[in-house]
Amino acid sequence: DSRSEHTSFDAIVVGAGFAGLYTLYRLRELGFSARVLERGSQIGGTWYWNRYPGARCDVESLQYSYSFSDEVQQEWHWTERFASQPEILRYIDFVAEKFDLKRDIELNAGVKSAVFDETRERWTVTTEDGRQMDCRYVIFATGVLSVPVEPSIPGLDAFQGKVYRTSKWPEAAVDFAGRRVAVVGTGSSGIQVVPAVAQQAERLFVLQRTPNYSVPGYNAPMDPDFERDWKANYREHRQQAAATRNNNLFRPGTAAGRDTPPEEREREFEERWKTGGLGFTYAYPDLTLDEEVNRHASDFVRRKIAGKINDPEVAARLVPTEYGIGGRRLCVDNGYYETFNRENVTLVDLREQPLVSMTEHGFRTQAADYAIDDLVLATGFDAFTGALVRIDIRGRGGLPLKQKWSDGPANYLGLTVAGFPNMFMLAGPGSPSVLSNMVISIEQHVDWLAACLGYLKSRDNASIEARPEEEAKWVDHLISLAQKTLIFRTKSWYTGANVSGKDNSYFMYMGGTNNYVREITAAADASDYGGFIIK
Ligand code: NA7
Repeated sequence: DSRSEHTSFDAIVVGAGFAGLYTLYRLRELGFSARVLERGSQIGGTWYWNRYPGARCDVESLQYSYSFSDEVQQEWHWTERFASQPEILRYIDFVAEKFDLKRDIELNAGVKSAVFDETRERWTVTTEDGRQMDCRYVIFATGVLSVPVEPSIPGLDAFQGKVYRTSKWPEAAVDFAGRRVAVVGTGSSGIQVVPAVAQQAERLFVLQRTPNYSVPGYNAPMDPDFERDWKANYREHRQQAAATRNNNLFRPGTAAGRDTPPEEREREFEERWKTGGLGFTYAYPDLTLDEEVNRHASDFVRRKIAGKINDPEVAARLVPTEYGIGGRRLCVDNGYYETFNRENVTLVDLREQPLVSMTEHGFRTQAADYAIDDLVLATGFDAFTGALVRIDIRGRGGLPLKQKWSDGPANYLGLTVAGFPNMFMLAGPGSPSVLSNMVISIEQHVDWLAACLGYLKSRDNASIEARPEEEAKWVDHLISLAQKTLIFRTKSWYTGANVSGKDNSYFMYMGGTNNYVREITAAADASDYGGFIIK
């Protein structure tokens, strides 16, 4: 950590995760003076906060890593097919050290506000502890899933036991040995933490409100031959990944599932199930569009899930029925379902026995009282906009971003907002965001940003602002892309449905990362930033 004596910079970056770090690297290349402000006591963003047991990335490690430096690609050794949270954090630290990034990063420096000064066309950024800094360009690298939702669980304050949040796990190791534990939430985080806690705890209750689809991860130690081949052909692999719709090599099927005989589809599903990972839903381009194909894929996974559970009643509760596969975030697990065959694990289905409240020493459902020592909340995030609207960001005329976004996160190219000059968001609303391999998406956003800042620099550090009419067109475009998808018709955090009053359809660009990059590149190069006012 290094507190700066200077308070005036060309650029201030908020957040020191994957996005903030690469931004700093590129800003230095441009010769910009820059400062990164990070609220955590360590760098790493998501991978710093979500350090619960079992936390792991479900994009393969050789792909979920920076591509901008071949040296880093070659030097770093991933020990597993899917990297664990501690290993990703070590990797992030390795990159930061290698490029000497830390000297421009301030830790424990949460940002409270960012206010645009129209006369000077500069931003004033104020930290939680009241320090003020000033910059020409402000860049929010604040994360898509960085603000936990406070779950509505009556009596949470009355509970005398310990409460842990997956998204804010203590630094010191937690020992559940001999303890009775309840986990609330069965999304990606819950599905990862449950098997880990089950191995330690004396008794584990898993409180499930909506069952999700999860495919096996088959995590394993890195195969040396696979790694060698990958490293020998890294460039080609990266190029192939960039040509896909999600910056991820899933061997996407090209033939329509609708035109494929059911027996053949069954074989393909079987094949993909054996491979494991998120590639399952990429078997057919219409798997999440065509009702019959989606039902077939959903039923296939339902049968697989049921087949793993010894007790048929428990199996029936774990099988998702509320929605079709791909409508919500598909989960990847390493032994989640098998956990329910353990003697010490009980599934509490909140659809059968709704949660009434926490009690002093446990929880009460409509059916029974349960005694526990510890509660683990894996209850999700205020995604996409949460981190941005929690900062008091004010653009032209003092307009708060939160107010501008009261009906939805209006944006242009998923990177900028009309009325907020010289402000950029990385992995922001309106970008492909979590529908992709985020590290590569982040690089694409930052590369676009760096080119844009280079252009502005060559024009005497000009100001840039999205044209309102272009922003409106982009929003319409986002909505029309979304309307074609199953995500649009399913309630989940993808549509803001997990936060009251937030329902919306255009948090993400759903046309694929390849098309997204083509569109943002054209908006810069082909039209010479025509969608912006530059002065
Ligand atoms: P998710 O996917 O939003 O999951 C949150 C879970 O918590 C989900 O099962 C919710 O049930 C459940 N939940 C939330 N509030 C409650 C209450 N009050 N009572 C019972 N159950 C509740 O968050 P994750 O952290 O798992 O995953 C988010 C992303 O982070 C993930 O995709 C990765 O990309 C990283 P519901 O489904 O709403 O019925």
